[in-house]
Amino acid sequence: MKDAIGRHLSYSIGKTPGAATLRDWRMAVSLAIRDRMADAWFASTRRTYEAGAKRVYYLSMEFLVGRLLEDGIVNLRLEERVSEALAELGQDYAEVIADEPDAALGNGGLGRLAACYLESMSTLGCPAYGYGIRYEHGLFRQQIVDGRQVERPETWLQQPHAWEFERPESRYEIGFGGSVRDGTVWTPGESVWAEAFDTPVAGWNGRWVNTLRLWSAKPTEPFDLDRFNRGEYAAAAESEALARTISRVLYPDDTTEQGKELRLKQEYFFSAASIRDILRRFESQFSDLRQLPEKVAIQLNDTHPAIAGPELVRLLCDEKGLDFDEALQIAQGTLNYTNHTLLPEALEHWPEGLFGRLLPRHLAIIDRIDHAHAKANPSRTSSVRDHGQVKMGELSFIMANRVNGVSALHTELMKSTVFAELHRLHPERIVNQTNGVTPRRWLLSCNRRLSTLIEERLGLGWVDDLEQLHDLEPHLDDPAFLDAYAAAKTANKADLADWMNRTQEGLTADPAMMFDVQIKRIHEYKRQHLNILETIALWQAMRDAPNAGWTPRLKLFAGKAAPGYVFAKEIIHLINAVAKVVNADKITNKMLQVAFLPNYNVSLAEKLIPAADLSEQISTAGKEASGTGNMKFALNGALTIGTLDGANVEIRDRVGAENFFLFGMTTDEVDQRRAIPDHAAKAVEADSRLARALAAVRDGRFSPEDPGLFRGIADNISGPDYFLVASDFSDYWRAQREVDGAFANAGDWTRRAALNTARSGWFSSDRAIRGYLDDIWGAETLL
Ligand code: DL6
Repeated sequence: MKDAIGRHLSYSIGKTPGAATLRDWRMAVSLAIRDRMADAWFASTRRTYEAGAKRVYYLSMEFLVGRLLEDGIVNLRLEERVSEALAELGQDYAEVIADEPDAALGNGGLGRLAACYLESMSTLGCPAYGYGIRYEHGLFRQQIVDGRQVERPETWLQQPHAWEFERPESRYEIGFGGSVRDGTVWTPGESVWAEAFDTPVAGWNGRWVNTLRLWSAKPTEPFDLDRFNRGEYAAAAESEALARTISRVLYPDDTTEQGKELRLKQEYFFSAASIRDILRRFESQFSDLRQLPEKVAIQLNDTHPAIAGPELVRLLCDEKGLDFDEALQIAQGTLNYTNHTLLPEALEHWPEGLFGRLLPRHLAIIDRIDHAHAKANPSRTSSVRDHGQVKMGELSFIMANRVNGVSALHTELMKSTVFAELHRLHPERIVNQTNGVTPRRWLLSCNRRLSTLIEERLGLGWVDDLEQLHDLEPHLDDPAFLDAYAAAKTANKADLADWMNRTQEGLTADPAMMFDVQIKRIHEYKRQHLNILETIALWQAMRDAPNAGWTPRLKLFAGKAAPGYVFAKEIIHLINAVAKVVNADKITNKMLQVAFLPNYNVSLAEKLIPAADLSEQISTAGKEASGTGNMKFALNGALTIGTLDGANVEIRDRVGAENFFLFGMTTDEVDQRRAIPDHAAKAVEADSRLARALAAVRDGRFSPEDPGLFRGIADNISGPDYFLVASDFSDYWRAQREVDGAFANAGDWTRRAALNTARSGWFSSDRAIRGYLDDIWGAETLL
């Protein structure tokens, strides 16, 4: 290992040890690890060809992979060798790992799920490719300036990316716009190349390695030297600029027309390139396109790649000469669709004008698909085109062999709400696959203390068979085990507290406090404002009776708000404003501290989750499709305070109701409550704590220099309150006091935390992928 690192430092990076920077060392180690994936990578491809096996293609606009070096080292079981080698070379292992920028090619749950699933597919030996976009700028970097979120560009590709291989020979010309002649001959008005960059994804033990193939946009027209020589510098680089724009940023602001167009271009760009690549690979091995559903399963990760359906039909008809009905049948047998949200504002639809301008041939194909479907299902009343919009959920459903939800509750809601009619017509099509998380990253590697303890008791079999964690239960009768479990948590908390106290102004985190953590995108349905309101009420109660024996708490928040989501940004501002006042209060600040940690990303989650005592999963019932953070917390021994929403329901069933703090309305009660006029005002009237906390927000207690600053938040909660913060407040307060009481009994708390770990094995992404293999893809693993 030492030689391999040294060789890469000299011959790949071109530095001597004396001149090498931390980044140089990190690059050299990464290349040495990547080398060790190569043979298994080639072997995995060879075996797939030899077996004539079905391949799975996971199409996703987002792959939130985070850092890759530690993942690679852990999965190849090379930790000791790498850390020894680095020590001999005078380098610190932890520093080298921490030097890697997060690959933030995703917004949140959907993108992180895609990353966990790729890793699990490799662990199980399922022949698979992930297909996505190689964004030059991932999710923005969040800074907090005067309590407010400020977005800065993320620049992970400003330095070389150690993990990828550029494949200039794997490129496809992707067209947009133009016209259609004779009904089928599409001549695009402009085009770009989609060029492939491959990253190997190694599974546990490095036995199988799949590929994440990300597309980068390149110009089809060379740089125009004549124009340049005439002094028209910008015009000379026009085609280059157009191309670069397509893969430049993750999620362009799509509130403008141009933003919408760019987003649709991105979706078509990567879907079209992926479909062509899939067909090319298929045809290199098989000759009959009717075999496609037998040899290929394509998973559409939400509707973002939905255009892949019409594109496949187009290629089969217009380029391969199949008739439309046959092409449609083949496409429908090959494609599957995962729905990740039922929030109306997140269900994709495109204005017909824009769609037809950019993809004229596809719009005609969509109409044909829709007519064919209506003809076969005469009782259908809805259609893909509706009120001048093209509805991508509807299209994805019609084009899919299987459609899945991401938790049991969400799947049932899909059937009864957004997809009710299509479900009636195709009752076999919707299936559930509750999400999962990879135990390699989310326990073994992020929580060394706990995973070492588990290894001492159970060995390492649980790492790829997470249900083995059940075997911890008998150890819970051993006081030495519980002491060690508690010691691991305390040490994780101490590390986090040290780091926070060094980096967060005004914060005094003490590991003896309960670490109460809410980390996720900032959104009204996730209800960070319910949490901060309860924080305010708690602070007021503590000030009223400072000696009432309060359980000391540190309330931790982190998460990014979409740049255009004003209310979410106000919530961030309020949390920071409350933190400033509360942390400075000498009466209460030994009992209550509040922090908003900036720039939430995968690496920060890896720091926070192992140190959490309490996991906040408090969305309005019916709104969180699943959640995956909730699973990571439970696995790492945090108890959940939560509503009956998404996968919380299944977590509670598995860890035991007595080890979960339930509060709030159910989905049915939510609907009933909304129907009550002035429901929020009534809730405020009925709860004096809530009224007092809201008054403090409204009257400028946290914004003395601008008293009206947070009035909008208070007015929303006591007025329309669509997400029922006010109506759930009293029960949330009750559950939080139950948490206080439980935490005060340290021994019992540890036991309940350990039960959460022992009973969370089902939430492994390996289990989820097995479910997809059996119920959706009909594919085999080759290990
Ligand atoms: O399925 C992954 C993840 C769920 O765990 C979250 O509950 C859900 O909110 C998230 N959905 C999205 C929405 N995306 N779109 N469109 O990210 O998916």
